[in-house]
Amino acid sequence: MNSITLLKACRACGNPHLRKVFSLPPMPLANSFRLPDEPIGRKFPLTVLWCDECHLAQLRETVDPEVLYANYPYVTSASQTMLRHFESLWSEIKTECIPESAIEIGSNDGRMLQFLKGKGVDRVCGIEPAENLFSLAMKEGITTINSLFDKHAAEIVHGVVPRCDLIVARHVFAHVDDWHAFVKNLDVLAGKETLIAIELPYLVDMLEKAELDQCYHEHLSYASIRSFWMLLEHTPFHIHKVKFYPIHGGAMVLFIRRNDSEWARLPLPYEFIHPTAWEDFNVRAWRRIEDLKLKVHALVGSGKLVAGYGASAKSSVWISACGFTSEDIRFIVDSTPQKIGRLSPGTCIPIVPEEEIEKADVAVCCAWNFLLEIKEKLKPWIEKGGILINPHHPESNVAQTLAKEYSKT
Ligand code: DWN
Repeated sequence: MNSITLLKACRACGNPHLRKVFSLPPMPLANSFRLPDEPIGRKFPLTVLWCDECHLAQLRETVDPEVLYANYPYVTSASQTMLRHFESLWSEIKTECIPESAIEIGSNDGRMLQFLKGKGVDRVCGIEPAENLFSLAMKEGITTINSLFDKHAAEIVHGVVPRCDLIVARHVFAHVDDWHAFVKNLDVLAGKETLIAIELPYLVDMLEKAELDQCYHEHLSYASIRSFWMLLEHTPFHIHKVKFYPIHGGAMVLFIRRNDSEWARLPLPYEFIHPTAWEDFNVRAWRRIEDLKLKVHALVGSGKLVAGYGASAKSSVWISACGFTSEDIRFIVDSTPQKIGRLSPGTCIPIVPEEEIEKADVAVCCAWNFLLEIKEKLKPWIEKGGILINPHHPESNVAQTLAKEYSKT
């Protein structure tokens, strides 16, 4: 079954003239954590294309969503970092409405909807394609439709929550192939004054911080405000306002309203993407990949046991781009039950419980978006000499510590 199609035109504005700005060597699907007795999955090429018209970066290769999401191991983090983010998002929502009903598209295990119920939102409904996550949400009493967000699902949910005050879509829009169908399905769900909050990684953050590990097959698009503004032109919706948050390495939340809403339109933030941004991104990204490869090989060569911290999708990108095997990264610790006992995509690197970190001398933090919280958790290990590497900050003091380590070997 050919589970991959190639993009022919920009997802937002339809421009057929897209140009390649970044690529990684063929890599496994970033969340394809397999059991030891299962065959190693396919690798797929990964090419990032750029639209000069609407400033949307997007993958050329689209993997069938059924392959990606039928059974999905990523669960919304229960971390303090995520809870703080939910609270800031809720404070912003309250400046617009006190919702009595909410729908979440891509509701995962229902954690966000549970949070909203705790805030007094009494009618909630999720839409989640992954069977395993749908079951988790239903067990927690969160009404959920087990489906991709298509027209049929929108019609069903519209029946469950007819007057919907709030629609939330957190880190799902980057996964959407047909942007225009998504907006049409929003049109089924949203009432005249419904507030729509779409949260997704912000392209400017990704470029500024050279976040190469955002590039994997689930992330079909890397959006700018401009690209969304052009998407919504000639639709019943507009961007009402934009807010920025540090979560997941830098995200924007686009608050969207219907064009006939009573709410006044607000000026959008200024956004500038330098013409050489992608050349700079390539230079920094490949320097980080080479730097991490050198660092890990030097540490392993000097007898250190190097592990990974956080079996994130990002970890799969680093491991694939660096060509690491279980000789380099002995294991990856993680708190997610669905990932423990499995192997990192495309490798034989085992995912083990967090307490196994005690066996490691060094850990590459592939959940750097939770770095402060993880550093706090690892304080005793670090005080005993454990070294935590953030692959995005080679110049960090951890690197200087390592430099001292090298000088000893
Ligand atoms: O867009 C997406 C983002 C929002 O989430 C999805 N495509 C997939 C996913 O990306 P990710 O897997 O890179 O997400 P996280 O949340 O950065 O992954 C963190 C990993 O680290 C999880 O597997 C949980 C783990 N973890 C841990 O073991 N101990 C996390 C924390 C905070 C910890 O203390």
